[in-house]
Amino acid sequence: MLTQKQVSEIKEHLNNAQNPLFFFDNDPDGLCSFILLQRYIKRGKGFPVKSSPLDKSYFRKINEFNPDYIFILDIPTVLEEFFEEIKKINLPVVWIDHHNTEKSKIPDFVNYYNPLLGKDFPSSTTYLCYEAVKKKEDLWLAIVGSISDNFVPEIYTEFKKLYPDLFIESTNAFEILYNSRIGVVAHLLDCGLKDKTTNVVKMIKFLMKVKSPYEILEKTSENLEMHEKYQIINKKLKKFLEEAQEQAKGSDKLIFFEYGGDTSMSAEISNSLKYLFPGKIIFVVYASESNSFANISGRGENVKNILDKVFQQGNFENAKGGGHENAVGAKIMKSDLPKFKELIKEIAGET
Ligand SMILES: [Mn+2]
Repeated sequence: MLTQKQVSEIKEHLNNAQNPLFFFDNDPDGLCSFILLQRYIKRGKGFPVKSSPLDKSYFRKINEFNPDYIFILDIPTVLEEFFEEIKKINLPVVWIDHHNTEKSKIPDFVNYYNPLLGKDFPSSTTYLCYEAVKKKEDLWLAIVGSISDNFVPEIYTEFKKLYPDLFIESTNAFEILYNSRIGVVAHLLDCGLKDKTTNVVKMIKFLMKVKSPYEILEKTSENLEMHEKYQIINKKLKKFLEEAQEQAKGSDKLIFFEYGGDTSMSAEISNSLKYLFPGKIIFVVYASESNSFANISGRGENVKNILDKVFQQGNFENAKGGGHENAVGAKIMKSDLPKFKELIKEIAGET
């Protein structure tokens, strides 16, 4: 999906970068994008961006590490204030992404790579990064990041030859994600990202040198925390899914599921629900006592349209949201949840 020219440009940026800093989206697609590029040049530091958009607050990482290059991976929105700061110190920026972003929001000085600009079809940032570096021994990482983002790249057939025991025959990314051993690798990374910072750092270091997916699947002292987090989250996920499935029985088109607790796992719940109920519109809402905001994850046909309409009609204060046509994320104030729910029901045609 990248042109030959784009591939050589990205490679050149990577080779020029002596001490790059990578900001990546806090999910397996973002993480695998970073790991692929880092393993190619064997240098650089990476930070997951937990609260999108990328804003000025992340600038302290730049002050801390004094990089000579900034890479932004799998992040759809970067605030102008962030670029203003970068401009002041004249740092080169490379931004690789697959979201359908407004081109006018990308400053001229940014090296922007996104074959999907103006289009929206399945893809992943991981796959773009793999296309750029094409290290065959890391092909499995390209699969992990891609299936996590609901995308099966064409190299999946090559993956079959290399790792037949991790493979299942399917063209459906979520079917692979939920039924294969490479899917387990994806879940392990996903859960690992939800751990506390010291453990996330440990996992990233582990991934920088791991030799195969088997070293991830096998529980060792090097990846113990990741496996433990996986157990904990899986247990919760199972419980939430049972509750959501119960609820789904009573609704025609829409599943609106709310949950709380100390771990946000809306994307995981909504992806699972989408897999279980492919025809339905799914909204999963996470609201915890400690936060005045609720995190929302939406899945289903044209769900972005629904969210846009809800935002238009609801006119919520401090609300943010966006994503792909069939998968969105949003954040609204908790106090707006009843109104949000009502509008969703109305617009999704449930009432
Ligand atoms: Mn992505």
